[in-house]
Amino acid sequence: MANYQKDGDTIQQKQHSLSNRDSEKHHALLNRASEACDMLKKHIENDNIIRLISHNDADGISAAGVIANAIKEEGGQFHITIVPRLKPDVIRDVAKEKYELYVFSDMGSACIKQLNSLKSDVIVADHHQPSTHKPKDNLVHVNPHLFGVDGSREISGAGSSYLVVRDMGKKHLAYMALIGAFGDMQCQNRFTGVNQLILKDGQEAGNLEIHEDLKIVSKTQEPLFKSIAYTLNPPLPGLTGSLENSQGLLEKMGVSYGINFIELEDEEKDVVKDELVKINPQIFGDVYSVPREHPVLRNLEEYSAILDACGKNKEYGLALSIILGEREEPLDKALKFQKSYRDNLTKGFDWINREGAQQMNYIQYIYSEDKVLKSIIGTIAGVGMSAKILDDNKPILGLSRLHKDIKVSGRATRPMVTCGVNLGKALADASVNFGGQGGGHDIAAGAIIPYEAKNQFLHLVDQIIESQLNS
Ligand SMILES: [Mn+2]
Repeated sequence: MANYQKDGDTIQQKQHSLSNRDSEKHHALLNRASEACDMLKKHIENDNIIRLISHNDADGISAAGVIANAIKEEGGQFHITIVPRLKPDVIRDVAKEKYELYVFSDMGSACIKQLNSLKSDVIVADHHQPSTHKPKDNLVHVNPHLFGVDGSREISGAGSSYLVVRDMGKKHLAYMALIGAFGDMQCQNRFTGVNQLILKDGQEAGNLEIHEDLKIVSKTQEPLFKSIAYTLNPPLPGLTGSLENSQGLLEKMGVSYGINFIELEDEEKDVVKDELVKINPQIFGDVYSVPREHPVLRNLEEYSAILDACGKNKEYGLALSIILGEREEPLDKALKFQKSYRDNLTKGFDWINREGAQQMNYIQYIYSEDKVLKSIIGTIAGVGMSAKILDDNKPILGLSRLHKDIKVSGRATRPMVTCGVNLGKALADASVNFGGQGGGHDIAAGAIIPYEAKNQFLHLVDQIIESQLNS
């Protein structure tokens, strides 16, 4: 009994010191962000136009958005460019411009060496694996990994960017950081770590709310069977990606499948909820919303999906105008892009349902040269696995051909990462061998490789994953 008590005490103490250590890490990250904030404020006060360069996904667009909104509120000006990757020529072009402050968001941490060549002030607000290069004196590098905080789960690029403006009294912009976190799939049931801190900021500011609800998408816009089939997170195995199955299930239940969820009678809503919870209990849970927003943007996860759809269509200006507060026309346009994006996804899910994935020993892959499938192959691969359309025991690579190159999007699962898989490292190491480049997070990563190297590359990744699992 005494021993048991003692053990209990030790465990409690351990947890206590762990959370203390976490708060020390957070504190160090916040301090670094404050340095960046001072730099940003100085340039806004000097009436300098701030040059923002950000990534083209929902996180990158939210990252640019949170900083741009803060600058706008302070009466400053900015110039934004959204790019798919921070390639050397992007940095070279930017270096020729005459801005006093450059802010790289959701990208830049891997390129500190190159960014050191910029003569102006630089802020990098990122959450990807950082390079080990020491930044020059006028570069402030805000990245959770530098302080032992997990950037793949605990904070997004938009989160790092939010921390940069936080000290300017911008807690009402915290929700934009979470839009980015949703884009990078950092909310698995709930937010953790720094995202939790950001969430508290938003609640404190009063514009961000959490309530429990059924987490199917577009409840006010789409007929119920589509809402269900279009729901990717959490996945509904058997229903996600399949209009036919969703319609079939609702018919069997005797629920009107052709009307919007919100138009159902309360009893019908409960029947649907109970049935979906049986398939995936996570389908009912916390929903994060900004009640004052336009109905289709109110739910942060759906807001993120709309930005993502714009990004996937290379409609970066449109996505930015939405995050900067424009509604009506831009929003209608964005919803049209989302519709066609969802149609494409449905085609993609039909494809993997039919064909499955190519199996290797330690990885699996899907490959397409089809124009439509190419743009969505990463999502198809990832959701295909989580919705159990594909085997979820091996990491998956989605490969698509771009002229002479192949674009690779890799996805793993949390259990795989726990067993040692680090896709970011695997893709970086493998692509370098063929003159390509790659990297990212342990759980999701990407690469570009020459087309001729396709088979050798796949074999090398297969071997690297094998050795990661065995070390
Ligand atoms: Mn990101």
